[in-house]
Amino acid sequence: MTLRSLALSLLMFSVFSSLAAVTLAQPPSVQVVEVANTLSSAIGATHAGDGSGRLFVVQKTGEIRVWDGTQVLIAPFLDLSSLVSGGSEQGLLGLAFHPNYVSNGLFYVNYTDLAGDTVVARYTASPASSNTANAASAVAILGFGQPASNHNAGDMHFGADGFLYIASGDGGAGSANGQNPATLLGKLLRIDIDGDDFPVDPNRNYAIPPSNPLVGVAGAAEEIFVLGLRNPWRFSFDRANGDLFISDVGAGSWEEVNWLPAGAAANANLGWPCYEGPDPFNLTGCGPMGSYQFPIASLAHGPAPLNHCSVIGGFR
Ligand SMILES: [Ca+2]
Repeated sequence: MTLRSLALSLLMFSVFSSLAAVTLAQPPSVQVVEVANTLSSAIGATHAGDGSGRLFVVQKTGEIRVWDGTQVLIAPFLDLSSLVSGGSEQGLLGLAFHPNYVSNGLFYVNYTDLAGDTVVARYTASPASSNTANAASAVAILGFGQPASNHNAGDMHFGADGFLYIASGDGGAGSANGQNPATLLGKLLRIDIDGDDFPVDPNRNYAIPPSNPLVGVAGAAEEIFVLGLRNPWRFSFDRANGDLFISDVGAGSWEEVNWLPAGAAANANLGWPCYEGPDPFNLTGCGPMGSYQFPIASLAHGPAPLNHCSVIGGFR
């Protein structure tokens, strides 16, 4: 990771470095360097793991733009704006490069389509060093309906296990989808995109990791890895040890930072909508308090100085 891309990451890290100040040693001195200021609705930036020094900036409007180490290239890497709905929290919401991108040129996007439903699709850049991907290379990986225009989450990352993790919001409207094991809504999903159940089901161009926690559970969606989420807008893995951090945007009272140590994340239930932060929210149909995992940090809404905005993600 270049100094500049590190600086971008640390912009978000700063959100919760202050939360963890009690337990962390003095953080290293960092410098924030602005590398671009002309990208509208930029909601993420990542690299391809190819050592090129390029950053790929995701625009909610549907474009992926390349920062080549010096400047933002005018031609987009990929332009999905004609496929993407853009109201409310809709749009192009996630981008993840295959761990073997250098050799296979594959990358994955998560967006809401013109009907507002979630699409995870694969595209190809050939050669992988190209600054423009093949817009005609789309392969549908996974799709599911969205009952509302908000709470689409959409962040995606490959874990050290090689599986693709997908953040999914609860569908909006205070729903209890996060507690329903039959739906993909309100979960962190984990799929094996190197496996292939296609073309048996065009909505299932992937395999289920056999170690997923709900494999074999009657009526459960086997893609589920973590339950009980509201709108996990961004999440991240600690590159040093694989620990998982999930920000969950709150409803009325609390914002959450959730910490799931590597090896202890599968089947964790983060509580929504039974609990919001540390407090009960809607206990209808909920289990005992001990069946839920509570945030490492809960940030209250108002009044000042506790008037925190949404916690949208961060890195350790
Ligand atoms: Ca929670």
